Amino acid sequence: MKRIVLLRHGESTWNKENRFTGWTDVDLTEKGIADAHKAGELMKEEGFHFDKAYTSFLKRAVKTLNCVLDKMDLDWIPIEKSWRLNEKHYGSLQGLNKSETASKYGEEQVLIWRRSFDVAPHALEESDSRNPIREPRYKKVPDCDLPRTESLKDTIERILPYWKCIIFPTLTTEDELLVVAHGNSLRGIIKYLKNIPDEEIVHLNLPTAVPYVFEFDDKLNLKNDYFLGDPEEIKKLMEAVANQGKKK
Ligand code: DG2
Repeated sequence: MKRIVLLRHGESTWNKENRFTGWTDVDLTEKGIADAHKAGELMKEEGFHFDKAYTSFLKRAVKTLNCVLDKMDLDWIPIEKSWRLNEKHYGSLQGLNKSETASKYGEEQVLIWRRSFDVAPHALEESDSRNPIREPRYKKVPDCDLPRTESLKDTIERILPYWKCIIFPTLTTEDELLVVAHGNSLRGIIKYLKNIPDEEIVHLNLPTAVPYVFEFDDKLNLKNDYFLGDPEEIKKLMEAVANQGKKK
């Protein structure tokens, strides 16, 4: 059996402040670090032994991965980072408080921006200081590939080449892989892996720092998927993520 674990990073400072984050490079909170350590301990207890790990260009994911590997005594394994695993770009919503945005534009509209398949928030202006073309870390990415906003559909389109050509083929030679990324970039991967219809993906909310395990047979067919941890607790955490887009 082969396994890939998908892990959303631990709580970030903007998760705590309930702000749209997207490609903004915010840090983990103290709780986020502690939760990442707990996720590492849990995976160690459950007998995981990753051969390789993947993460985004954003520090909340990179630092979560480092905390996890530290707890698992796997600091030495190869790590590959890609901008393609970054969070969905939230366009001009980045920085705004999610509840306040719901009060201003309505909960229905915020749900569309957060969870619909093919609606993207308003794009950043070209001149916006947050335009990714201004950031040295993306200098090797062609301008036409760098988003100013994204729907989940757009996010999936830029992740899939990396998933199909880099991450998934590694399972032919390795047994266990870890991918630490973001709420929506992981929703995109999960939608693809489980073939979730466009209209159903709206209901999937991923909690921070809860490992989601995918098991494959030797022919790399998906056989099973499950979260690690207490199902009741995970359900509550998922509801809390959904509620972040509600008015106060
Ligand atoms: C959050 C997800 O991304 O937010 O960009 O605000 O996973 O990097 O914290 P993450 C963001 P929602 O789509 O759940 O509002």
